[in-house]
Amino acid sequence: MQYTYFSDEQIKALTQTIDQQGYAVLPNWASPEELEEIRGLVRRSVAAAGNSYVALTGQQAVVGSTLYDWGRSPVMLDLCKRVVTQATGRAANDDGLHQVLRCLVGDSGRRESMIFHYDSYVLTTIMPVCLPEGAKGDLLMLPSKRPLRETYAMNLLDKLKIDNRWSQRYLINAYQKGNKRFTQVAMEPGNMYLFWGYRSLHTNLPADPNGIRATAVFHYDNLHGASSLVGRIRSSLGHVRPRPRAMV
Ligand SMILES: O=C(O)CCC(=O)C(=O)O
Ligand SMILES: [Fe+2]
Repeated sequence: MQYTYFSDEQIKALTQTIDQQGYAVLPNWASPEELEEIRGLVRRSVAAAGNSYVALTGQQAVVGSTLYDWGRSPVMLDLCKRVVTQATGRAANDDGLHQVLRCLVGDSGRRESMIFHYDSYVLTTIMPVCLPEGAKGDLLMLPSKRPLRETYAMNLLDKLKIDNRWSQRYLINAYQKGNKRFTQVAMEPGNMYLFWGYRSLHTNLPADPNGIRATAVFHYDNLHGASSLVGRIRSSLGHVRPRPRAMV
């Protein structure tokens, strides 16, 4: 990671940029060597999965990789925490980062694309590791579409409104007709992109199935993590509807 602790001015500027533009970028987050190392992990994981979609979830799944270090890095945690506090005016849930290395390839990768969702976490950061030659699977979002909800039940209602065929179709049509409210981000490998994952309705466009589209995703501040409803609903719904990820 080619960054160290951020100044208060930098944190303010980043937060403002996310608010105004929908996202902010930290260029060259990874060094070329780090990027190459993570690409090796991606290639091995995709091969082990029989050349199909695979997601390495959690710290333990990336032990020994630079991604493991980032997931516990004080610089990264400090960044996320201060950006969240700057935006919300309250302390973040200090649970650490929830990380996923998402590798899209082939038809199974396409099936994981164009699924609009809200994350459960206030802040989402994404660093593309590698992108295919053809369609890159740009990040697509309706930034800050909803506020931070007071209760888990309200959050669940938002999600139920989106997680159905009709709404997904409607959003895809709106995008395809050129609706101006969408923000499309052509990401570059090695840069880190920050946005309000909880508030923004988002997904990635389909990527060229002949190549690998891998993104290192870090979520921070699980807003309703402590809600007792969460556990109950997760256990009753979770296994029935595994997608979109990070849904409940
Ligand atoms: O891979 C991406 O670009 C988006 C991933 C995402 O939205 C998520 O993991 O919650
Ligand atoms: Fe997401």
